[in-house]
Amino acid sequence: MNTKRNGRRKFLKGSVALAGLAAVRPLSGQTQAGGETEPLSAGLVRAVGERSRFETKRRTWTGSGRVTSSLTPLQDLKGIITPSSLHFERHHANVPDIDPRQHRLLIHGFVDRPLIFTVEDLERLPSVSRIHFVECSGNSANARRGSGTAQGTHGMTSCSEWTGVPLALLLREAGVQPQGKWLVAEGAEAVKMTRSIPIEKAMDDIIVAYGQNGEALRPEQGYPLRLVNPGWEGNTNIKWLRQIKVVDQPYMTRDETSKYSDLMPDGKARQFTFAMDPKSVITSPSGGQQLRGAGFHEITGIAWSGRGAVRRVEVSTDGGATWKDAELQTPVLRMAHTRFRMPWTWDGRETVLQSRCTDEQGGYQPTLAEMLRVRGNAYNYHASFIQAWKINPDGSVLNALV
Ligand SMILES: Nc1nc2c(c(=O)[nH]1)N[C@H]1C(S)=C(S)[C@@H](COP(=O)(O)O)O[C@H]1N2
Ligand SMILES: [Mo]
Repeated sequence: MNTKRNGRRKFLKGSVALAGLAAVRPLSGQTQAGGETEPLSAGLVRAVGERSRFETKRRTWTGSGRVTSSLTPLQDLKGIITPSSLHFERHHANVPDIDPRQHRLLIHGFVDRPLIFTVEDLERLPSVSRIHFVECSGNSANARRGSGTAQGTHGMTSCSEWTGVPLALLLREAGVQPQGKWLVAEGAEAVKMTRSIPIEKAMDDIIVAYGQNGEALRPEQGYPLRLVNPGWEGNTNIKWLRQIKVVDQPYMTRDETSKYSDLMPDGKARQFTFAMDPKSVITSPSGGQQLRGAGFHEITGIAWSGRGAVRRVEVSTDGGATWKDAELQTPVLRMAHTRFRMPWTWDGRETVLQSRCTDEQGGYQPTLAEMLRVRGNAYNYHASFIQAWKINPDGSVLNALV
């Protein structure tokens, strides 16, 4: 028996009139498609498409001058793929302007055969395409510090289909020697961001990617080459990748010592927290949005885990008193955003919406209080806790954690 299908049928039957929605009105003429408005272009086709001028969804950032990160408008996205133009950015220096014909990737260190690849060389090799999120380890820390929208609280995660060559294939070509236990991966930009990565992960699922959502990487995402390190903290996904050195131990670079380590309550710092914890966030309704009246609303959002597939997302519409399983929309992929949905009829009263994620390994998203109890108040990177949105009787939605 297909319970999912029956569930849907029941839902449709039970909601012949979706409470709160306006009845069908006759179309008013001037808004109809088909030749009544000025055409977009004189010609019939455009070599490179652009979105409609009525679409205003955009990345956001704070500050001025040299801004080093921008946030994905999660509340505006549909499905699980982040359009490349809206993928969040995080870079510690400028975005370099690299001519792919001049770019090289060097693999050396404890290997039998040091190798140099051009981008064309890599494109000739057997490739894979996989859908994965990239999430900055600083993502969602701001949820308890005043951000009011899903973009502000969780906008440093994005999900793309990445195409490239498995790093394991390149390392096998080079022939890793027995001393080779770690890699040091380096970017080509001014500050040459560098991270140490255990060789086991490289042999498992890391991709040297040149493609993003069906075309070349965007410059902000590392054009022409980047590492995609499924499920692991964003900064290990080295962009503008130009060098991989096989080494015998981690190199204790800036971005794994003074940055991206986690101060614990006992005064010691955790290092090399690689896999991102299970998380979820309701993107609609979410902070900054406005519900137009009581009645039917679909609750939807995304969930993800750095340790595999999302197994379950539960949603509470009563401030955490009761929880119900949301529907997970297929495909449910490992280390990828997973879309969840739940029908909801709002009675028009003040309430709080929350979601919590459990992954295939049983890891779950704790409450903020639970996380702070275990990890202490100084905890910043790698934060994971349940996001709560407060619905006011006037339909406005606020971050309930601040
Ligand atoms: N070369 C290089 N790679 C880098 C960075 C950088 O500054 N330089 N930033 C890292 C960080 S902190 C993150 S979170 C991800 C962000 O990837 P994105 O900008 O494609 O979203 O890239 C990582 N790779
Ligand atoms: Mo990051």
